[in-house]
Amino acid sequence: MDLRQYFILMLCFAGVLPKSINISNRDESEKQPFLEIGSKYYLINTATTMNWFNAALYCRNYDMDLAVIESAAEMNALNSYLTTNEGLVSLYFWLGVSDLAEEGKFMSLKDGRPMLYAKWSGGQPDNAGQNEDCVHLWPVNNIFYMNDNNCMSYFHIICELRQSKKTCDVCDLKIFMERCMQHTNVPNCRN
Ligand SMILES: [Ca+2]
Ligand SMILES: [Ca+2]
Repeated sequence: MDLRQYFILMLCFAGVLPKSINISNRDESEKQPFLEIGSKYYLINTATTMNWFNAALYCRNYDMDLAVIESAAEMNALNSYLTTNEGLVSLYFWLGVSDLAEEGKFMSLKDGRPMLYAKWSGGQPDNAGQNEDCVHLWPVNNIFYMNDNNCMSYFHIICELRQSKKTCDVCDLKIFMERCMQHTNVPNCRN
């Protein structure tokens, strides 16, 4: 048995393996009901409403980002979910896009780049009252579109899981488990 095998064996016997699964510091978020919708994982909060700034902080608290819809495929998948699950189709949801920095230039909060995709509601964005800088989803005839609204309005929240970090975590865990599973005589690893 080489040093690496010995180390893995000791981890298994010491019961460290379950802790290693949570090494992403996402203990709290992992208890949340992530939803796999299309190509992303979302957290849809319908229990509370808050302004756009607090919505962004809410998502960060779970190591997530306020959702940014980046393609028609993502929009369609999310729209399909929101319109086919009871109680969601009448709600407004904040997205992680605003033109706070420069009027009319809508930027993604999660990466600081211009929004890649938009599905504006008719006549939007209109910056009504010269005071609408934050983007949200709202339903029009049971189809969700985007609208700019006052950032201090209270809406529900859609957070999305950070994809690169998720992939990394999965890879790290997969490699660890594969190595652990090579030791067929270690019950803690086999179960
Ligand atoms: Ca604006
Ligand atoms: Ca508007």
